[in-house]
Amino acid sequence: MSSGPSLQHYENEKAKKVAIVGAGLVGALNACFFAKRGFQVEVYEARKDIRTAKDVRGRSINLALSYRGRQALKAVGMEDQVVFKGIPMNARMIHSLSGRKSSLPYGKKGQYILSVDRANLNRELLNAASEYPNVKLNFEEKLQHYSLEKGSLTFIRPEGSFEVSHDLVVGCDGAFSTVRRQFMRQPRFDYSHVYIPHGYKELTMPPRNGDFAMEPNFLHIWPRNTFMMIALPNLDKSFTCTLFMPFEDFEKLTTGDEVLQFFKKYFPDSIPLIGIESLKQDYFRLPAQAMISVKCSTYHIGAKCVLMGDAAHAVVPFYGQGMNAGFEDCIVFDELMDQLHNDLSKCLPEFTRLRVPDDHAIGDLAMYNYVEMRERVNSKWFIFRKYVDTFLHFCMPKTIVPLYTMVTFSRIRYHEVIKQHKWQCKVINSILFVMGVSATITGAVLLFHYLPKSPHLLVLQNWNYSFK
Ligand code: FAD
Ligand code: EGU
Repeated sequence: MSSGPSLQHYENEKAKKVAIVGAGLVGALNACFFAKRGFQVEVYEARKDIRTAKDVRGRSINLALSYRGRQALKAVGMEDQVVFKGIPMNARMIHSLSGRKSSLPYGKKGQYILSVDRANLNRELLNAASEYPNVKLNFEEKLQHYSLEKGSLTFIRPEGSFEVSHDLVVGCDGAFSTVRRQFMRQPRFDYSHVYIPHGYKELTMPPRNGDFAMEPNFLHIWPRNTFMMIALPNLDKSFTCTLFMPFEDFEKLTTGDEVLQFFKKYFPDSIPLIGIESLKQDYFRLPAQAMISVKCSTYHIGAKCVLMGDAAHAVVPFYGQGMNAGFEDCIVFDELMDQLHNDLSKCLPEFTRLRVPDDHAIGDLAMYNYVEMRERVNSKWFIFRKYVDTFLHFCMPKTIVPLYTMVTFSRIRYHEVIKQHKWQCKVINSILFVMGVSATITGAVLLFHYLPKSPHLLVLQNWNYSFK
């Protein structure tokens, strides 16, 4: 038994008790990692069990899963099962204003990302966690307060509140983490968060004649500078379209007809696919959702508490990496536990030391991409940039690797990805410079050889005129 539930230390009286706060994607995955190590795991989730709850209303319906996330799933034996229910996206499909579509592959044949259903992924992770006998899942129990001094967690549930204590608290309670509040009281703890001016709304594009309304194995993108829409495929042959736009523009559209006019102007090809009536209705079902970027200077307190996932580092979704980075947190921590023989007093500080620079790096990359997309990316620019990247990679496959490739298809540390990218930019600039210089020299030589013969007189004539 290597990948299934195995219990190395469970029988051990001294099995440490770990509380995982939040049973979202990262919390549920972490439950598997800690259970595999033989900890006595207790998971506390504020919401109802999504495996049995009727109305599942989460954030975004589907997500792009890439290499980092897959490696973490693999480590708990869940990769195949998740990949099986994912839809491969081998390329982007860029929709221009005129309705022209261009496909831009992510890489070679085997290089694709997967569109996965958030709720289903969460369910499967919870099922996997619940198969370990040393995991207990608790729902509708919301952390109200975490007292460092007492080492106690206070939860509220429908029947009232209660208090528990554990050896380790793992905060996986998302971007608005309650566990994180204790960090604010630590000396020298830096924290920042930023809301971007854009919000998002999700719209469903239903199947057409029983099949996908657009090509299924693509991430569809409608880049329109300040507005952008993207669509990811679902297993039921629908697409989930996400419209990103400044809040103030969302607020300008107050009637169904205004929405329709807006779509006619910017996303005309999507209207018949979404359907006029559902477009008019879907748009007003929910208010536009906000996006936040969160940074912390430390992810741990002593040997007692550690933050992972969005609780530690919410990022804007413009690299499709939030969940992937959160899953990578789990695997990095697990690798450290191996190297440091489960010694929490060493693992926690080491986790902060290793992971903070990388999570900050992906936060910056995502924010940078947000700024770039909103400032100058229309479909022509997007296509042009990807061609340049692909061309340079083709010329120097070892030296020049596109940024998104390192982010999406490798486990190169995010901060190394930035370093590497900066270095590549220097190389490209040097090459351009050398080419520019040689072109200038060549030009000058040619001028020197050929110009004096015929145009020489012309020049002289001009001079003659101008001196008159
Ligand atoms: P969450 O998913 O937020 O889970 C936190 C859990 O903690 C929730 O279940 C919550 O109920 C629970 N909780 C909160 N407070 C308490 C409390 N006090 N007590 C008990 N429980 C509590 N990432 C990708 O990798 N690829 C993508 O394509 C992608 N697309 C995205 C698109 C959008 C529009 C957005 C907004 C995000 C996207 N992300 C994507 C990011 C991804 O959604 C997050 O990074 C991921 O959900 C983080 O998981 P988490 O478990 O850390 O947090
Ligand atoms: C945003 C929202 C295309 C899911 C970044 C690419 C995203 C996703 C891109 C969302 C874009 C943007 C990349 C992937 C991915 C691209 C990427 C963005 C999935 C640079 C469900 N982004 N996303 N980059 O290259 O590396 O295709 O909500 F439009 S997957 Cl913004 Cl690879």
